Amino acid sequence: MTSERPQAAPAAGAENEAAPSTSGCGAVPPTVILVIGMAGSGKTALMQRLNSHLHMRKIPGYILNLDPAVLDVPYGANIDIRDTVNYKNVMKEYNLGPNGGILTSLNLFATRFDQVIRLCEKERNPPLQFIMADTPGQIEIFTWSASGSIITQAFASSFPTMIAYVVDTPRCMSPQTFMSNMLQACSIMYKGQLPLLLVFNKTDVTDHQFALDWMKDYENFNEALESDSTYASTLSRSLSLVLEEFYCNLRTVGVSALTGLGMDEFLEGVKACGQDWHRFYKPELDRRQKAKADAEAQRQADEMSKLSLDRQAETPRPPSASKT
Ligand SMILES: Nc1nc2c(ncn2[C@@H]2O[C@H](COP(=O)(O)OP(=O)(O)OP(=O)(O)O)[C@@H](O)[C@H]2O)c(=O)[nH]1
Ligand SMILES: [Mg+2]
Repeated sequence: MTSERPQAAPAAGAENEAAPSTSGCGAVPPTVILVIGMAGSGKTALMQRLNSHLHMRKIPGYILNLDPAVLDVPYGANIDIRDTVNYKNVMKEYNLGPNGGILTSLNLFATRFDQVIRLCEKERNPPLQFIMADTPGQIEIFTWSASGSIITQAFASSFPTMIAYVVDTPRCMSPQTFMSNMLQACSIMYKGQLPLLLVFNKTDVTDHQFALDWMKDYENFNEALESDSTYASTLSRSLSLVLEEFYCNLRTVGVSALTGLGMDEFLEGVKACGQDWHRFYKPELDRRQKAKADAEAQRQADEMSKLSLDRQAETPRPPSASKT
């Protein structure tokens, strides 16, 4: 049984934006923030900062830790995967390496995710505004595994859900690293089919303006690549042109998990993504669910008609009147 840790009490009186209810947990459903990013980009530090920021602003939030391999969680997680699965035991029991251990732990946890959704949907006073989930640094384990899809879909079909893709800004000063990060963000957005907020973290070390300039103007990025004439830089130039469409629809924010810089802007970005979910993603989700339900209803109707044909064929005919 997936259990809930005692909730760090949020204070009353917080407001929530008006949006239609989808979860049955009160008038306005909370927005789910899936915090995803490369190893060491600052996901856990951001969760910690968000937690304290929400407390300071008296905004009720709910926190999940989905990283089974983390040693210390520096925030009070309401639900922690480590309470349900023991990563070290999983490695031993199934004779797995570290990544296999994380993947299998997530798979085991995903089988009980309906319980997590029920806990998130529980009515609270004041109602939750945000549900935040920290994910493992082995990014592909969450984004490309069946369990990652199950967890993402379970959230997305119950709540407005968005992805906060955390970028290590100082490391992105190299154009090649920047491009790798953008490609990763792009692939996660298409795989998750959810609104994505690009979160430039560690802006206390390096301001993210250079990255915004690169995204806004191809020539800027081209200049940064000028000194480099390798194959990788030529490819980066071409990719930058390809990604222009991705960039122009992308929401971005600069934050520092260390100093708390940009946290209000981050929450604004999350809310905007929540509205995008209602406007664009929910109708598509409803359409997919309806198509699935229609296909199932059609399958059942076909089965029933086949069954009744079989029965007709099997029913013995009444003896015909003998002609004498
Ligand atoms: N200067 C600075 N350092 C940061 C910031 N955010 C995180 N860090 C540091 O970056 C390192 C990694 O942070 P984590 O929060 O553990 O990163 P993570 O993405 O959760 O890492 P994994 O879970 O291992 O993938 C730590 O040393 C943090 O102190 C920030 O905003 N500014
Ligand atoms: Mg972490």
